[in-house]
Amino acid sequence: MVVQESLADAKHIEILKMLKKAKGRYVSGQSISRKTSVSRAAIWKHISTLKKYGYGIASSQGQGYKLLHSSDQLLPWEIKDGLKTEFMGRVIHHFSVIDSTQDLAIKLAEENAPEGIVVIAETQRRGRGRIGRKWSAPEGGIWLSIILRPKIPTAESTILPLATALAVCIAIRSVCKVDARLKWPNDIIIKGKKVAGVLAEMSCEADRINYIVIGIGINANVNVGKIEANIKNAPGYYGAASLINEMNKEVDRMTLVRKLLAELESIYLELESEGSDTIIQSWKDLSATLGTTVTVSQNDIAFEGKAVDIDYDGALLVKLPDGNIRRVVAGDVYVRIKR
Ligand code: BT5
Repeated sequence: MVVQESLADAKHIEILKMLKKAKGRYVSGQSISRKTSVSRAAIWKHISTLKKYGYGIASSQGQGYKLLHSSDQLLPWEIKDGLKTEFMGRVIHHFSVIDSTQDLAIKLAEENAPEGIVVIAETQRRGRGRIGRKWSAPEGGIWLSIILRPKIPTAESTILPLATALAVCIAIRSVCKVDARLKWPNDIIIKGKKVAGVLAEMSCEADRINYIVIGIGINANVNVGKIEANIKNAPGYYGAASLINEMNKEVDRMTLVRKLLAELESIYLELESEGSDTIIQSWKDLSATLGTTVTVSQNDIAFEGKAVDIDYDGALLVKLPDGNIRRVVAGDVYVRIKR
């Protein structure tokens, strides 16, 4: 089911608010009707919509309606309730199933949608990674795309995927209390396995970025076996981790999404106003790549060296056995950390 924000939603959200406020007690049809200006006959329609969204609601002829449990879907009004951002995630489009959140976000960006809009889905049929790779996105994960219109020079856009991965990593560490680390360029890993990935797709002119759509995939409450079965032979696969397995309990996806949007907004605003220095330093502090021996595969060439630093634009600096430093720019590159 598609949940897009519209005026029609306003009524059932009002009804939901009343039910939540009653804290498990019945609310009469009469008082719902009085407060929301919905006719008593039409209330059931809104109640059945709420049930379709996953809320548990009991109805009793004499007493009215009561909320039994909330929905476990990442519904826009639930995310926004308690979201501490100015523009990131202020408009959210939610889908139970979609081909790829990237496709819709790009379409909206092409239609001049403002920055900060989020497209989120419970599952994706055709989730994608970089350079046409497949991204497995079963139920229980966090799969979202965000439209950004950064006011930075086009040449510096390469820092955005790293900045986003940093925000994801900080949010996971803070909400889940697990040792998430960054693997250059865009991966978030736990104990060497990938728990989240970032994809950036951009439209730009020589001196101006039109938009960047950032895709974020987090294996939150997903079964790692399911992911493995989907993609174990995919290029670049080095093992998947999930937060539920690492924490031995379900992660509160809503809290994690809110924290992620807040972190991303603050890092993004800092990037626009101060440049990339602090972001790169924070990235290095959480890096699992720096200081290790890496194998870099670029098209048909592969070489080995020590990952020594990150450049101002996010490029990886690799020290070769002959002592020379080679700059590796993200893109069609695969870096393997040697264990
Ligand atoms: C990425 O690409 O890591 C970017 C992932 C972005 C996914 C989000 S979900 C919301 C939005 N909508 C989309 O359609 N995409 C974005 P890359 O670095 O190219 O890594 C892709 C590789 O990761 C695959 O070839 C597999 O080896 C591996 N992989 C795929 N699904 C995975 C998963 N769920 N967990 C861990 N590894 C996975």
